[in-house]
Formats: sequence, C-alpha cells, structure tokens
Amino acid sequence: MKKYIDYSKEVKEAIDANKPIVAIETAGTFEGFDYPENLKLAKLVTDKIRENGAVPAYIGIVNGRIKVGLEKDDMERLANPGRMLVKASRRDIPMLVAKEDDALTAVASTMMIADMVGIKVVTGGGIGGVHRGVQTSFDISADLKEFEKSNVVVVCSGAKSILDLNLTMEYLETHSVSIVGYKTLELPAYMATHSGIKLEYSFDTPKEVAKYMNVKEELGIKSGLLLVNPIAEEYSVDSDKMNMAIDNAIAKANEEKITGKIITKYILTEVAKEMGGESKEASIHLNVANADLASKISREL
Ligand code: PSU
Ligand code: MN
Repeated sequence: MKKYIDYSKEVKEAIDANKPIVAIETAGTFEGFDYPENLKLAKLVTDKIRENGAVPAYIGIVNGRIKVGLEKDDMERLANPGRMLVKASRRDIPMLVAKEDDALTAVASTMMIADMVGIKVVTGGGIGGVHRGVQTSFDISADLKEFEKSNVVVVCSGAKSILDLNLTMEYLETHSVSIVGYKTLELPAYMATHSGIKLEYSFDTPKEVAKYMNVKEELGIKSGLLLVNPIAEEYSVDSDKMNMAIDNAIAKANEEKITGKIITKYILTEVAKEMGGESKEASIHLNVANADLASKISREL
C-alpha cells in the first residue's frame, strides 16, 4: 500500500516527530457542502486541530494516489472537482488507485487508510448506518462493518439522523462494535442532540478515551471504537422539525427511486432545503466540535 501513499509535508513531519495526527474524512466535508463552503469548513476543522497542537490529515484520492493530508492544490481539486466524485468506501480504493481517479473518502475508507498508516484517531460529522426501510432496501453502510476491521477511534456525532438509529445500534451490538458517548449516555442524532436511545457507557475526558484504546490494544482487540459526541444544545436543530424534513426527503427519494451510495447525499440535500441554513449551521458546528475532541484525544494517545 505504501507505494501508493503520499503524505502532506505537515503530516510527514508529524510522523517523523511523533506528533499527534487526526485523520479527517473528505466525503462529509466536501460532498456535504457546496464549494466554497466546503473549503471554509475544512479550514475551520484544520485550524481547530492545529490550535490543539495536533496535525490534520484530510484523506482523499487524487490521480490514483492515496493522500494522507491534502496540500492546498489537492484540497481545491477535491472541493471543486466540476463533476460528481466517487464517495469511496473500502471496496472502491483498489479500483480508484488502478484507474488513477480522484475520489472523496467516506468514513470507512478513511478508517482503513488511517489504520494502515498508524493514525489512531479519525473525525467526521456522522457515520453511515442502517438505512430506514432496510427491510426492503437492505442498505447498510460499510462504515459500520469497518469498525470490525480498523483499529481506530472515530469521533463523530453519531450515525446520520436520516438513518434508522435503533437498527444501527442493533447492528453494532451484533458485530461487537463498542459505541461510547462523550459526556452523554444518550445516542446523539447527528445535528440533533437527542435521539432518546440509551448508551451503556460514556467517557468524560480525552484521557479516559486514550486509556480505553491502550487497554484494548494490550488485549489485542483490533476492532475500532465509535465515540459519539453530541452537538451542543445551542447549535442543535429541533428534532421534530428535523424528523419531519427527513420523512419528506425519504418519501421523495422513494418516489424518485434513488438507491445506493447517492441516497445519503440526496436525502441530506433535501433536508437542508427544507430546514434552510439551520441544518448546515448545525453540521458546521458539530464537525468542528468533533475535530476539537479528536485532536485532544490524539494528543493523549
Ligand atoms: N455525503 C454527505 N455527508 C456525509 C457523507 C456523504 O453529504 O456524511 C458520507 C460520510 O462520509 C459517510 C458516508 O461515511 O456518507 C456513508 O455513506 P454510505 O451510507 O453510502 O455508506
Ligand atoms: Mn449504502
């Protein structure tokens, strides 16, 4: 794998100096926001990570190269591609490298690449999960499966609220994936603080997370940790308004027969239309807050 990997200058120096690094998924930032808002969010995220004394490493595929840390020109290239880029999950990586294509990385492929290069902490907005209506679509995100394979901690605000959060929790239990709340015992619903779903465990400090990861390492347990960080109340969207917008968006997606990997972006875009700037505002805050926590955890590790 190493021969296909390019590190940004900053990440290379961080590896050599054993400085803390945080891997960031590009799909949530660059697909989730239109250009140039996506670059503005990327700057807020990377500034926050640097402010905490860690080094940001946006993960992406550029011209078939696996980028660990994006230089400015690559950021621009992925943020403003002028075409719909593939949202790469684990299985897309070999094809994209072989075809020398550009692509955004979802949480799953970001976890895989981070784990391969020894980065222990991944951050993003929300992970994929079990989709609503899975009884017929059987649509379950590869993000969930990745937690069985990649030994990283993913700091996010839960699974996206457009999903079936109860079934997502069931899947995580079945596949022995640890999900822990950060200062909460309730699963956050991405841009809403509350989902009403109980968690069994919570951590209150980055030090506790680091201790858990070290103990897990010593036990030789290679699965990842899903650390869910609720969006601050003051930035949370109103749950009822959000769920109404989600129901409408899903109904529309079904009418238009949207399926597969494009459905996440489609539904989130429809929800954003119905909720106006509120959902975008919330999403920006939670991405920055997760980067803040992720960088503090990376320092402890
Ligand atoms: N598009 C967005 N926001 C997102 C994602 C795509 O506007 O957050 C991505 C995330 O990177 C997540 C992925 O990893 O969706 C899950 O996609 P799927 O359900 O197709 O596995
Ligand atoms: Mn899917």
